[in-house]
Amino acid sequence: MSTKKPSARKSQLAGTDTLDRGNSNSKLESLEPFRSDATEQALRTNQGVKIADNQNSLKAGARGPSLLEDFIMREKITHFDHERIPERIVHARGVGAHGYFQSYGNHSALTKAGFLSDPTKQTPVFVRFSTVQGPRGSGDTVRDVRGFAVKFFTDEGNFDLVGNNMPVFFIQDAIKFPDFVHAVKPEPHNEIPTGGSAHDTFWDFVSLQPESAHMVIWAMSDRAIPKSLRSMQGFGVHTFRLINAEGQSSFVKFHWRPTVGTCSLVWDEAQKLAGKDTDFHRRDLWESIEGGDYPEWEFGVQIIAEEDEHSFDFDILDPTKLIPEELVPITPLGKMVLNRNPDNYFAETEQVAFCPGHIVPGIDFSNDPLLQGRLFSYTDTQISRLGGPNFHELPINRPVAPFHNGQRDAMHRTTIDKGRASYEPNSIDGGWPKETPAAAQDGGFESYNERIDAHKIRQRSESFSDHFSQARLFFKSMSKHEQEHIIAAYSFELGKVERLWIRERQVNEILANIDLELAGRVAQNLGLPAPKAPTVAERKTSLARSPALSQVNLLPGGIKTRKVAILAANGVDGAAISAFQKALNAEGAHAKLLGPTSAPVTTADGKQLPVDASMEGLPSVAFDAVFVPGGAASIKALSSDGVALHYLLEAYKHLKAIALHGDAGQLLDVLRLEADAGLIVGKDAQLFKALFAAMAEHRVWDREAKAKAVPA
Ligand code: HDD
Repeated sequence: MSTKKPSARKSQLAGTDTLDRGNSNSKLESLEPFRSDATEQALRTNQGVKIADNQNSLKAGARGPSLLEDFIMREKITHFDHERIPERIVHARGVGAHGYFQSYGNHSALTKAGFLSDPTKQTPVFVRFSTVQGPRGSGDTVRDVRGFAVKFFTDEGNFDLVGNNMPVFFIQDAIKFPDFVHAVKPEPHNEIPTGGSAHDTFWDFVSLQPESAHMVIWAMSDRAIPKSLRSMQGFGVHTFRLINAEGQSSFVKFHWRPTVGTCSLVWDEAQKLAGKDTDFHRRDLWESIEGGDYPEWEFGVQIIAEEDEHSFDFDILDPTKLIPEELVPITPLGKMVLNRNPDNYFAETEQVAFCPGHIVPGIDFSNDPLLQGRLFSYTDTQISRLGGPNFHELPINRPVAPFHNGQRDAMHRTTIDKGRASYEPNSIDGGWPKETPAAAQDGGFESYNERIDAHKIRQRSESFSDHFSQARLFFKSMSKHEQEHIIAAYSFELGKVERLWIRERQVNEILANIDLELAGRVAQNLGLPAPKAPTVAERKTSLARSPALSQVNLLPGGIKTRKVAILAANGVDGAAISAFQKALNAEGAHAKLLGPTSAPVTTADGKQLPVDASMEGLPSVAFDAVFVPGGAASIKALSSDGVALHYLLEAYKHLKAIALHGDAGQLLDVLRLEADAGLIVGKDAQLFKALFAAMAEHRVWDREAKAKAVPA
């Protein structure tokens, strides 16, 4: 281990140019004392004793019993026996990455938070994305909410923005969180289903808890099956406060918007991926960072002046409501770039501990009752998950800001505190460490001076009582295909619910109050009578549609970082492959060459081309589009290869762009498919251009109805 100071993390975590691109960030390791590099090091015990034999335990004779005195074996096995820690109670499956945040300018009129005031400064961040329901080993592509938790290592302390990829939540008050989680988790008697909400207890709870209606429709939408983690929007969900140096507060909603746009998988693809590549999302994130396609988000806020707190037709403290961007646009504040994969999953991604209560001067909470409860829950959970109250000392959680206080001892304390006085005030250690008045330069944290004059009471505010208007706004704001997907998702999930009365209650008492057409279509799919009227009177709201909610409006226009499969067999037109790869790379996208097996393919002019994988090894669900180069022999071989034909049918069914080059056009007849806006036959530059244009649309939505008949 190196002995240099941890402050090096500040510059190194953020830097893009000083890091090795490979798996060993050797420069980084030498600068951060907590990164251990075993290169050229002897194998030793935890006590530093060199080990001569790591193959055989100590025995009484070569065939005799093992001896208790074998401290080397006992230490090794004892440590192994305790390798697992409790997984997170929710958000157990996750993946993390390092990066930096950079402010676009000086936002000190809005907040005194230092990391938002200096555009030249890069603040290190660690981000962990997660699913909510499934255990640590569950699939990445299940229908679920995704966690989007960001730890900013600012000079003024750590700020954790612990959000999701959806802007609202299932419940309004934290006291309901254990109920909600128990309902959505696998059922207690058989621990089924893993990773999903299509079961009785979830729908029982949400159909009895109308405040969940808005979040549930988000969970039934395409947002719950994101294409990748790097294409997800992120939301702080709650209303927070930003406070400037004059003590002026503004309410804000935090937003992350990915520069690659926001898009989703299609349901059949998501289900297949859960089996074919359980790690689909984490692999994509890892490979993008390794390949230099650094995921990037714009950080922004919706700002609501203190005096406008009550000027909406919902309560801004209610976490089941979003503020439509059409009413309050997002003000961009900065960007976040993820540019480094962790060295060690456990030490970094598993041990990172987020808490919405970790804030810095210039940021403060609102009275959202869900947020208020969260402020307690996260630190509490880390105490059992990470084995005590010293989890802030773990390398991944340590602030870059120094921390000194009278807190002492406890399990796993690693700091060796010097001095005699672990109390304040003291006169023995010169009074140190001392308070910093809030008014001083770089002042101490001071809570917003909000006046509260109230009765102590257990009550839900009347202003939280409209549960359906924003669920309706969401449904109405979707494009036709997005609406169809929502109907299909409710139908699929409720179709798995065994108790008829739960299906009926969800349709009649929840969906009918969102939208009668939605309720009617789902009822039809479940064989239930269509509800004739809502049970709750519709409220008048200021907005009928919010285009910003539809993913159709969230595409960037290009195909940067997209992935294309090239299908080839012996006799393939090698020149077409090179020309395609060149054109694709110019767009910032990537291709992989796939053959019938992992063996190289021979081109029509006799060259050997190594392939990246076999078609079975990297199935169509792993790609955004498919390119089939010509070459008579190659096309003849692919035409009678069931795996290749299935590949194309499956890509077609998942509404992907497919380009058939030259001779490959014959495959249309073989597959009995008709060309369309994304199934294109042609040659060279013209074909590539058409393919890229179709890919930029993400899917060929017009094909969706027709593709239903395709058996893939
Ligand atoms: Fe939570 C983890 C997000 C409500 C209690 N939550 C957790 C994580 C995310 C969120 C992203 C994973 C962090 C990581 O990667 O380690 N949670 C949310 C959002 C919520 C929300 C956006 C509503 C707006 N959560 C919520 C409530 C409670 C909790 C109301 C409890 C009262 N959440 C937890 C937890 C977890 C957690 C049990 C499990 C592991 C952890 O905290 O560190 O304390």
